Amino acid sequence: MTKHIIDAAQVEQHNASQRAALQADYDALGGMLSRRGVNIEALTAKAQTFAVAVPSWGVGTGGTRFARFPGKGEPRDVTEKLEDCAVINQLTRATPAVSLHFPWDKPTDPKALRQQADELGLGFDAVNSNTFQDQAGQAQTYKFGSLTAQSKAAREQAVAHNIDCIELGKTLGSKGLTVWVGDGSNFPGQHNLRGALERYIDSARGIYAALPADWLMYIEHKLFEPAFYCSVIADWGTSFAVAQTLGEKAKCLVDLGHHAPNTNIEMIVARLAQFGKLGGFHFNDSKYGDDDLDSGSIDPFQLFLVFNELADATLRDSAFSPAYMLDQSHNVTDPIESLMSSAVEVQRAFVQAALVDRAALAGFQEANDALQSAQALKKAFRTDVSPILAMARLRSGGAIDPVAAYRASGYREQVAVKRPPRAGASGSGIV
Ligand code: PSV
Ligand code: MN
Ligand code: MN
Repeated sequence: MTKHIIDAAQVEQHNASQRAALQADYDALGGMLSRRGVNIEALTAKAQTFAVAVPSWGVGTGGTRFARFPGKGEPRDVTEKLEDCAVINQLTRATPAVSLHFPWDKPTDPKALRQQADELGLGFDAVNSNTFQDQAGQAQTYKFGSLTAQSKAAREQAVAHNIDCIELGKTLGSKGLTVWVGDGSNFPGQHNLRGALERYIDSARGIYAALPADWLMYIEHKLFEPAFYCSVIADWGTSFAVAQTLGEKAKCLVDLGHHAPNTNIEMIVARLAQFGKLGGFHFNDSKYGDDDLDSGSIDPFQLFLVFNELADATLRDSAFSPAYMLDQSHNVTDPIESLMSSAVEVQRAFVQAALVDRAALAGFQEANDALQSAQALKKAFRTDVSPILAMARLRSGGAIDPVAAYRASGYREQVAVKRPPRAGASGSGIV
């Protein structure tokens, strides 16, 4: 039986106080949707199937390149991170898996970690490798790159680390490896642009060869940072070419924050899905760059448009199921609250996209009726599906209002006592 971190009676008490109001809102929305020919019960059941993985690194307070201000009761190790992730899933019922990052989360006893996750009702999503930082005692530096470094020894070390991640992931029950490298250059001429990508592909082949048959390798692109002139895997085109070159088990991972402002990300999603290379997402939001803000906090319409493409792709191929993960960094909020809010916002976009009247939309498109086509999308986007999301949570055993239930539980205050503040309030926290 799943061990609940927050007393189930407290969640029940919270739900009891909100149940009548929710039912009234749900009935009103159900009536409105039925006049549109939509069955609210089917949508609620669909919402209950939604899942997005939580990044282990998201439950700590992040930082900027200037400073990190530690939060109260931050998890000190991977076991405490799992406890926080379990709280997020207990209250939202939308985050049953955790995405680990090695070596940050390297467990001393992987089997024990898997058992802890089992007890908390959690599984492990893709594991992430880290060759964008040097670790203590490491033989080769990544200062001038990892998988693309000029130094053969550095490249080999980076490949070996990725293979270690696969081995650890196997013990944990993970089925994927996400590879993001910060490799690139800061000056024109610093790299031979083609040579760097050739070295990347050569290294990536070594990792790919170690993938178990039922694993996927997710290649994550990012326009810039830490490299400011060129990144080796800067865009979806490069990521796509690499994935094609490596083979069936290599797919592209789209982190929403890894594009230039105003990039049409939903079109990237449509393209990658069309050619069978859309592997998964890191959801977050941004205004300027890789801001790692909470999902849906800046441009919820873009998130909806991404899910509109995903809904279209699912209609064309029912087996289509990219991996959904959050990737955020929290500086001024409680990370648990932010991750719960983000999970709900991504789930909201998923449900709103299911509301699009696809037959009507196709008709407007065929008739070249641009205005009504846009309105068909807006109609779904403007529908406040909050009662559906709350009812889905309630029926799945979660909280009607996760943030309110979390605050009422006093969890943060309790862990603040158990987990004293970490030393050092400054220094670069950005990764
Ligand atoms: C890089 O900016 C990134 O988005 C990659 O997913 C990393 O693994 C992650 O952030 C965590 O720092
Ligand atoms: Mn990411
Ligand atoms: Mn990022």
